Amino acid sequence: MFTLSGGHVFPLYDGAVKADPPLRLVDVRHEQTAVFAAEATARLTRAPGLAVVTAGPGVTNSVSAVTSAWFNGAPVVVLGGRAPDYLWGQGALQEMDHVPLLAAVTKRAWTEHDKSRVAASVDEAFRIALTPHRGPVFCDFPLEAIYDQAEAELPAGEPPATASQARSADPGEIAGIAKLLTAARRPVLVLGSDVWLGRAEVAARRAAEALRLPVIANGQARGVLPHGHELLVTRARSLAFGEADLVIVAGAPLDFRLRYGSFGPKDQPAKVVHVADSPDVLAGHCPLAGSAAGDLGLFFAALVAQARQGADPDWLPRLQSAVQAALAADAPLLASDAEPVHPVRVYGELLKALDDDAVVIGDGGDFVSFAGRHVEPSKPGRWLDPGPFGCLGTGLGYAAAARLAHSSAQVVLLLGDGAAGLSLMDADTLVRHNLPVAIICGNNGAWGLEKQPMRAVYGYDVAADLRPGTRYDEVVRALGGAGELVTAPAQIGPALRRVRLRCPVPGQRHHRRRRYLSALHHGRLASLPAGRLGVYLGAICAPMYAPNGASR
Ligand SMILES: Cc1ncc(C[n+]2csc(CCOP(=O)(O)OP(=O)(O)O)c2C)c(N)n1
Ligand SMILES: [Mg+2]
Repeated sequence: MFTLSGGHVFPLYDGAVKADPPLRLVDVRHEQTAVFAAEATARLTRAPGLAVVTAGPGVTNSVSAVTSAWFNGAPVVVLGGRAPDYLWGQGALQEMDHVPLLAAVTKRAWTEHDKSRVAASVDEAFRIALTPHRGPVFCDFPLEAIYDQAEAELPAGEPPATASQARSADPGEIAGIAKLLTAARRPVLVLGSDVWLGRAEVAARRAAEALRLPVIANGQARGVLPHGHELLVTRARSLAFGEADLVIVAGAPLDFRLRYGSFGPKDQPAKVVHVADSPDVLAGHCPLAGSAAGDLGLFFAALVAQARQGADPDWLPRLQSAVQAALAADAPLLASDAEPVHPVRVYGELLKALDDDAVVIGDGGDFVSFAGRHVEPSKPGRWLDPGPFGCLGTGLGYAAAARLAHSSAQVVLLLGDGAAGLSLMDADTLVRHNLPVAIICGNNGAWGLEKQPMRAVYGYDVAADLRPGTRYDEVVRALGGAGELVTAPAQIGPALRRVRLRCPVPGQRHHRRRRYLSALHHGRLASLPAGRLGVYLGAICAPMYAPNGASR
């Protein structure tokens, strides 16, 4: 449970700490961090995330993060406090009806007024959140409904959307798509986050390999084909999208990231197929040559059984050459000695230090765009960007959740200096809860991704500068973490080694590691000798690179 305290929700805390086993409670410094952490929990573990927020401002502070979960199809349950019914209309503290506000960005939002139905409502919230197409659900409880007591039957805990309940897409539609694929000369398969969230990553990889399909991976599907896989052509997306004659998009919306569903040469547009986990998220804004809605794993299995490989023999090799050319073109920047530090050099150093199961999180503008290009994950579900809502401020919440979800993996947060301002206070949460993560802040003293476009349009910019050289590392140190400033390229590698990207756990003797993990799990780490265990908290190094586009 991610939360920030308020009297309206004390009974939920009381329930959490007295439960057997207790529910771990992580209290944060801003409600958006609580909900971002719940969202990241859902996106990383595919189990639902839970945030509890107090009435009024607790709920309103959570709205951007709930919206982010809405855009990302992340199964998140947000439980809210609410002013009491018996005083409603008389102006009780924080009295407001949250439901209309949340209704637009949740699968369902409602108030449970009946104390004997609170348990069933919570259960229902999780069920709705987890049913494809997944998303956030909000339920609030008037004060007296949760402070009072009631006897209630707990509903049988049948988790929704288990494999046996998976609903296959219409067989006729799948057969039609298989025909299109067999006839295609230049096919491309695009995999999106729902491939991961729908546990279809193995089936998707099998289908790509069996049919020799060039793959472009988006969001959390990045890593379904590991970094370096011969069919992974994400780095050749312009060529792939520009010349394809068939694009099959599975588990992602046909939004701005995918050219709104318009591919292929202008005079000969590609046929487009959209495959989604639910009919209500199938694209309606562009012509589709085929579509299918249902379990994505079953879809890929059926596709392999029915389609044949018919592509031009030179299609894949051309894309592979374009990938190789892009990678070769990266090399100089990855090793750049430019001062101020070029952001790509940071990734050059980081790539040498990352394990295959590292969780990499991006929160920022240009600094993170570079990361998206250069950090290609080896496993699915290990890359977290904000997704199509593009909300800055996800960073610290996502990082806290990643450390909890993957207790022995590297967790690296890539943070713009602008983005840092929206959540860095939650470094305090990492410290208090002993959640060691590495934060790399790309400090260019600017809202870089906005500064350059404003200049391009108007010839000048306003509201785009931050104070140059602000010591975000000292902010983290003041909050009890560790931090250092890096200003020269040669300092980056050694700084990353000092940060000990590798979580300290694997290096420990076995029994100590077990004790550490169990303590981490039960939130008792503070009682262990952190120094001896080598816990490194919230480390930050701040490479400098130039504003005004000099870093590009
Ligand atoms: C909550 C929110 N506010 C504003 C924006 C618009 N925005 C997108 S990128 C960006 C600049 C980010 O700056 P920084 O984190 O320093 O990264 P840089 O581009 O400088 O590398 C802004 C302001 C946004 N996406 N989200
Ligand atoms: Mg910046």
